[in-house]
Amino acid sequence: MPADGLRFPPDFRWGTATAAHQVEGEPADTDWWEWEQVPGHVRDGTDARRSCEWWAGRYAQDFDLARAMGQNALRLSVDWGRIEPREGKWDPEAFARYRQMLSALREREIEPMVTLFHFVSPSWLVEKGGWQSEGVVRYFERFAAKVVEELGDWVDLWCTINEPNVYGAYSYLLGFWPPQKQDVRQFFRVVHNQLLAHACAYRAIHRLQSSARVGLAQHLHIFDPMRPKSPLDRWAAGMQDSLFNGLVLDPPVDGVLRFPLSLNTRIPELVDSQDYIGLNYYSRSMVSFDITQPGLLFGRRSVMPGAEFSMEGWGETYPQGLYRVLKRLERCGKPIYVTETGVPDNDDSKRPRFLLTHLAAVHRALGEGVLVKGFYFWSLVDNFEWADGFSARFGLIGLDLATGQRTVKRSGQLYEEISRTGAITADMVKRYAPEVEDQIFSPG
Ligand code: IFM
Repeated sequence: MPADGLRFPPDFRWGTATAAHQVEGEPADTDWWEWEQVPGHVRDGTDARRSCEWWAGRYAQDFDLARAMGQNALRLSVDWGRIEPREGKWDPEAFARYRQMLSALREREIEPMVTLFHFVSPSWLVEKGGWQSEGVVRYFERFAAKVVEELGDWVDLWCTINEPNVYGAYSYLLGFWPPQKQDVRQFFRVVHNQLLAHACAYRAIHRLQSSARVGLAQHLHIFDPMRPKSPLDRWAAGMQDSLFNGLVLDPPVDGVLRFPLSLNTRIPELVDSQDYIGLNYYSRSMVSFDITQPGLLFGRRSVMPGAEFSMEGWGETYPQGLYRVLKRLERCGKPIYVTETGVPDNDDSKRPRFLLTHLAAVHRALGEGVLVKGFYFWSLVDNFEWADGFSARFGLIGLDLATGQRTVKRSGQLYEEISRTGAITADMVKRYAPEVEDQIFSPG
């Protein structure tokens, strides 16, 4: 073990990640707000009406806590439905409110990264066909340009779209989220449109702001063959990987969208359309070949026997996967931000070791020359976790939904120690998660 533990670069960004609909409260007129009010859609019957009350001003308290915890970066998103409540009509008050939030961050020396689309669409856009429609690309490009004109004095680190593959899969392939479609062609169309919209926004932002750094947040998942020696399991795992990861990972580099059966689409605007790579990483699945699953490319996903889980129904905790995906991204030759990683852990019993093991994975990649510039933990405060409502808590700070009271969790205290010192020390590991000492200091 190095004498001073695992030390991170002095200019490393220590942050947390959030999204507008999940933290703001007082939701705008959007697809999610409409959908979540239907009984049965959200697991615990909650909705985003109040959440962390950022729209009502409580962002200031959370930013104070973030600052007190030594964070120097925060990823947040703007809500398209607030800013453009009707097609082509901008709301100056919404911009004013976002300006207040962003200047509150700057006052606290916290650098904002602003995401432009994080799963939630204005209702007028949905009426026009949403992300399946051809028009969406121009609407998004116009929206992105307007946001940069209005907020560009406070922000130059932009994330166009959050997790196009997750949005496409959950909303158009698996039918979990609005508009609850289960149609593989619509899935491909939506992913195509999101990537094209990203590329057009990328170019528009650069036309408007010379200092802009623009990327998107890619959700990468590990797919390993259940029986590593089985060629069929290996093939099936590879197919899952290309369908979920490959579909979004390569296009902003070489401009080619690779659909199954070699039905490729070339999108010239996409070539070299990211200044950094945003990586969201959470978990892995084991894949077995299953002849009865042609719709899922013959891959049955399950979990590694004996693996660690945070909560029932959520994926395996697999820190080595973060190291593996970082190594995979190295070949893109761009700086990388871990734009999200985190764990649903309602009693905060596992989050401290999750933080330590995942940061150790980042440190290992850094030690091998991977250009990781920052780490945004999901999330700052417990918030509205989509169809799981408040039944899955991801925050470093606990939220009492009834009173709005905040309490920094043990994991939050640990993150503070790490962010302030820029290191993971042996003493921290001993105090917070001695059971992972070997994993942290002798990885492999
Ligand atoms: O809460 C989500 C976030 O909106 C997108 N990435 C995964 C998080 C945890 O599920």
